[in-house]
Amino acid sequence: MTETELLKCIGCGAPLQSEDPDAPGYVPEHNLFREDVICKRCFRLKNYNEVQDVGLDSEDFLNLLNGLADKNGIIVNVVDVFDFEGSFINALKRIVGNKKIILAANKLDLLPKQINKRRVKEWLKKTARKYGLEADDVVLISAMKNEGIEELLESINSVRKNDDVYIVGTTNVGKSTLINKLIERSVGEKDVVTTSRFPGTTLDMIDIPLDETSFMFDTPGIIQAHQMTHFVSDKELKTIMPKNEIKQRVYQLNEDQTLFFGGLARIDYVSGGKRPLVCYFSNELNIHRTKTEKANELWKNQIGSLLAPPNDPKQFDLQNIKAVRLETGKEKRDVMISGLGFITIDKGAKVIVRVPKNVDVILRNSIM
Ligand SMILES: Nc1nc2c(ncn2[C@@H]2O[C@H](COP(=O)(O)OP(=O)(O)OP(=O)(O)O)[C@@H](O)[C@H]2O)c(=O)[nH]1
Ligand SMILES: [Mg+2]
Repeated sequence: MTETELLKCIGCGAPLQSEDPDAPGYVPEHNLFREDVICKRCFRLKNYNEVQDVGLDSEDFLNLLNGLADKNGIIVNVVDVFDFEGSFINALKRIVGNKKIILAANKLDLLPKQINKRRVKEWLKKTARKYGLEADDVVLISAMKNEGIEELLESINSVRKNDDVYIVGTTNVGKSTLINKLIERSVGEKDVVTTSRFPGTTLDMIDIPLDETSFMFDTPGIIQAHQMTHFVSDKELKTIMPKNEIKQRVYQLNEDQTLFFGGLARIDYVSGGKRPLVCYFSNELNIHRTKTEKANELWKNQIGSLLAPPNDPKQFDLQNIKAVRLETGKEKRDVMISGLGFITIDKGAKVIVRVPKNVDVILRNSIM
């Protein structure tokens, strides 16, 4: 192995190379041996918010993580509280083996302040269990706003003893943002690792020393094909990914009325009498109300204009939509559209949610 093969980009973890400008880890030869060098892709991400596609796919990312099962250490599984089902990894147990797991539910700052944190935790635990994952601890955090980090650190330290820590999760949940906050806390240096709103930012493992003998590892995110984020362009992602606290939007609906969320999803209110549907979506996402009988026509004719995003109707296949029938039953429920948002509806209502076939629609006891 030559010396250059040992160097890694501190931003994304890719091994540095100066042969192929389009491959991961490229730096011009004269920069290769500079201290703390970052690759061309990280440089562009950090400075221009521009992403270069380096042709890795979900298989490549999974393969990188597959070695984890044989290593010693504990797992911090970062999930997105706003998109928990979407950011949950079914195969996590298989990937990480028999390790202790802390569930760090990130982006708490996005949920409205009125949420019931205890219920959020309960729901996280319950859902994790449903997927066969028994978490040793659940901590609610906001990596961006520096909330809950102290509690997470305490949890990590009590669970890990002297073991290494692997930060794993779906792409874009905020693993690298969290790592940066942890680095900042220990050595004071800011934004060491590259973060971005684009899925697939971190390309390889990045190790950060915890003490003389153990490390914390940032890992590339696992790509989930059913996440809504894969149905929109980079620009549109900006619209649907909430950036700050979601403001509730209340619509008084009569039966046989429909709400469109951009042109990406819709909810038809079927029965339960006149009532409010309380919507929690990115504040920038346009919500449009119409009569259900007109909704099909409207979707077909207005997708990309009145009903946007998607801004390019060709990117969205209206033939590939599924209809999910739901009843709230005896309790107040949240109808969750994975990766997009949720609608709180009181007991005794029937609705139909229509979304792209791959997108999950889930009913949970309301956290509001
Ligand atoms: N609102 C909010 N946004 C966050 C938080 N943490 C991270 N983000 C944003 O989420 C996006 C993804 O963050 P990253 O840290 O790059 O996510 P990652 O999990 O490392 O992503 P990959 O490397 O692609 O797997 C960025 O736009 C972050 O600013 C948070 O606590 N709250
Ligand atoms: Mg990352």
